[in-house]
Amino acid sequence: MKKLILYNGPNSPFGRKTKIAALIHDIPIEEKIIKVQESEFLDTFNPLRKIPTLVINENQTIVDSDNICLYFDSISQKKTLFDQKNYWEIMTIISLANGLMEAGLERRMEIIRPSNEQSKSFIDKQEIRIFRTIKWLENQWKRHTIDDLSMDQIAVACALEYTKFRFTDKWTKDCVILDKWLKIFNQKDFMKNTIPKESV
Ligand SMILES: N[C@@H](CCC(=O)N[C@@H](CS)C(=O)NCC(=O)O)C(=O)O
Repeated sequence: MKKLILYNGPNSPFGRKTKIAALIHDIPIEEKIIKVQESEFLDTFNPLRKIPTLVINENQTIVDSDNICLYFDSISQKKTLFDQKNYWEIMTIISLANGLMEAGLERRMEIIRPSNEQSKSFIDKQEIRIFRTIKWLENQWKRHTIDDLSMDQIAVACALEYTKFRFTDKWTKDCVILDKWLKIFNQKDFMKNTIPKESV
């Protein structure tokens, strides 16, 4: 059995995705919650110094949440979360969910800067991107009708929850399909067991 250490943050939506993938695949990981800005040690594993970062047997690193999820999928005996039949659709929706997370994160990083250093146009751009992406997902959301669990559903759920946590839930008013789907999806144990502590 390989020793898998997942360096993660307390609220990272990218990290949440990887934790959920590990839970669904029943892969034991040791999660280490770190303060990424202060974690110089991480640079030897991941020079970008970002979480999540997975370290295997203390000598191999997997960087980026999508690669970590794909790795768990590759070593699992359980059903894949990246079904070949819908592979490119799944990957595209995951990328949109990642973009949603990034926009939320960038917006947050900007609004916590001293007010004289903030760029209103940058914040506006991220907010417009967030609303536009959620509306796009709403308009073509088909995954909610599919019983099979896939990685894009998990990524979208993590991105929408992070949007609510760090920004707003205003979008739920005109994105009723996504809102209804998310409420049901949130009942799953892997969602309940990975709620970021600060958001409770
Ligand atoms: N593409 C990366 C993004 C990861 C990412 O942006 N992580 C953030 C936290 S949610 C981070 O580590 N930020 C640290 C920093 O920018 O200093 C992934 O999917 O894992």
